[in-house]
Amino acid sequence: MKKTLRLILGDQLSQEISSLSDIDRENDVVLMCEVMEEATYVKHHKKKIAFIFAAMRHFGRELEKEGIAVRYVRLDDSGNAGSFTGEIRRSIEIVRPDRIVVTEPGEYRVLEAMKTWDTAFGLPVEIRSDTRFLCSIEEFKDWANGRKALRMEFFYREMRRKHGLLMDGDQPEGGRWNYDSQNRKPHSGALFIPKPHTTEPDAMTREVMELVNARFSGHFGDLEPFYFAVKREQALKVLENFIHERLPYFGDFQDAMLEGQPWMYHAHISFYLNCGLLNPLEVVRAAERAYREGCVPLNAAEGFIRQIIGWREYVRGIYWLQMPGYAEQNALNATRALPWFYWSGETDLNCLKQCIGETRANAYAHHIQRLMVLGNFALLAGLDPKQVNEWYLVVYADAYEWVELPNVSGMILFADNGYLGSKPYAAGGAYINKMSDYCENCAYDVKVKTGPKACPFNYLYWNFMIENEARLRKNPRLSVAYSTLNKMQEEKRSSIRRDAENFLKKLHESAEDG
Ligand code: FAD
Ligand code: DLZ
Ligand code: SF4
Repeated sequence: MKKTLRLILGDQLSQEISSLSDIDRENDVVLMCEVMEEATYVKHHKKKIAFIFAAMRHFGRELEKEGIAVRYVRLDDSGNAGSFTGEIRRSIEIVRPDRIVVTEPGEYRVLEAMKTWDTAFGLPVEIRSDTRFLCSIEEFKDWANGRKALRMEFFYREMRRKHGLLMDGDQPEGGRWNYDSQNRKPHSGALFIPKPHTTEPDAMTREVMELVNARFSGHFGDLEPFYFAVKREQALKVLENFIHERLPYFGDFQDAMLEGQPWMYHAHISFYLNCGLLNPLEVVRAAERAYREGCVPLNAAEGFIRQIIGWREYVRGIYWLQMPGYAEQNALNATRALPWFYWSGETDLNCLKQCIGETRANAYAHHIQRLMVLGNFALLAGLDPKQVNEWYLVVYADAYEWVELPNVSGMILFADNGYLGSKPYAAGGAYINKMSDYCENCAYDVKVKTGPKACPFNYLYWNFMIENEARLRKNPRLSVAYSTLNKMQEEKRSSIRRDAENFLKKLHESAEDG
């Protein structure tokens, strides 16, 4: 009988994962390993490491209960080799397999390592497609092939058709593909926001938390309180809670931000989707069911489904289509160092302070905080894409390079010169003021455009437009901004330039101090 060693990574915690599809329970061994290289190639948030290790340990036990032989290597086990490659080597000596099977990883650097294993170990290594995604890497390449410009909206429609989601025959449900025009209402302080569903850590999770405290105390972020689901049945409860309590309002308040309300009407399931505890198709089917049963309006169901079968799949397709070059792009030649306050949260720009504080506490910020506050600032201030990417990869519990990099380099920084999105998401303070209550408690005045009290987003926005004029002025989606700039009086232009220069100089000094 042939014996197979099947490697399961920390973001592959699904019984349906392709590497397990033909497992021979009599002979095969599953390898799972906690390794220093994965925990430290960037210094992940403490909650992220605890979440992944705890979910891995629970999943390993679940497989054992199913009668599967699991070789589970804990971080502190003696002899831990510290890397996937090292642990495969050790396992081959102990398990003596005839071949290795693995599902393709979520990061290019890991795929590159896997490709060396057959030669290094003299064994066949089968790298299987990750069938948890709705669109395979090959299928995305075929879709992209020959198109002049890629646009998420068209890809999304194909996914709707292919999977029969929110369809009425061959037409979109309700007659339209996209209901965004009914979404994105501004915040209201009077909103009733349900408390998020939380999970109490059990003994196994507590043990992991002690390990993280002992070994990763220098990493960013608060470990406690720890409330993430770490088992599939717990993640399913989070999903159910979202569908009933939040999804009906998801579309309406998708872009709203309120001080002290980190969770709003979002789903908080990206951690579970990305590590395998939830499956994207089951999530969108649950949302569609709630719509068909009359519990959720169409604009909310459509908006939510679009994020998962549209954006999530689209950014993954772009990642694998464009790597490794994508990580090197810097179309706007942005070189400024990441200011220290991205780590400390010590800044008097209240919107940034709130979003960074919540990121530190929760290893989570919702989309519009990541995009229009933290990301918008990084774009306007010309922060170095490498440093910004590293920050996003460290701080969010749902961050793996396949999803983090296109969002950061493509969506927020325009480092890919508009390959992913058609225009930079640059905005001044007025947008943040419209969608949040952050400006009420800020040292700056959002209505003031220049001078010491002026909201820095205001002059940084115009400064960004001026500095990148040669590259951006022909972009049709920026024509209104550039015609305003054209009409701007020279005196105002120079105050903008002066304020921005002073602000950015101080920012640079703060990065050096940190
Ligand atoms: P909801 O707002 O409730 O949305 C539902 C689901 O849609 C999410 O769980 C997620 O799976 C999917 N989704 C929504 N938008 C996107 C998107 N742009 N790309 C991919 N999936 C999306 N998401 C990650 O999973 N990991 C990341 O590392 C990550 N980094 C980001 C960095 C930046 C700069 C930006 C702008 C966005 C990033 N996102 C990332 C996308 C998005 O912000 C998160 O998926 C979302 O905030 C997760 O919270 P939620 O589950 O409450 O999402
Ligand atoms: C993120 C992460 C961390 C912190 N630690 C581990 C680990 O010790 N073992 C493991 O199998 N996976 C871990 N992961 C997730 C991996 O980094 C992820 O599987 C790769 O980046 C490929 O997507
Ligand atoms: Fe942010 Fe400007 Fe509002 Fe202050 S005034 S919270 S810096 S947008």
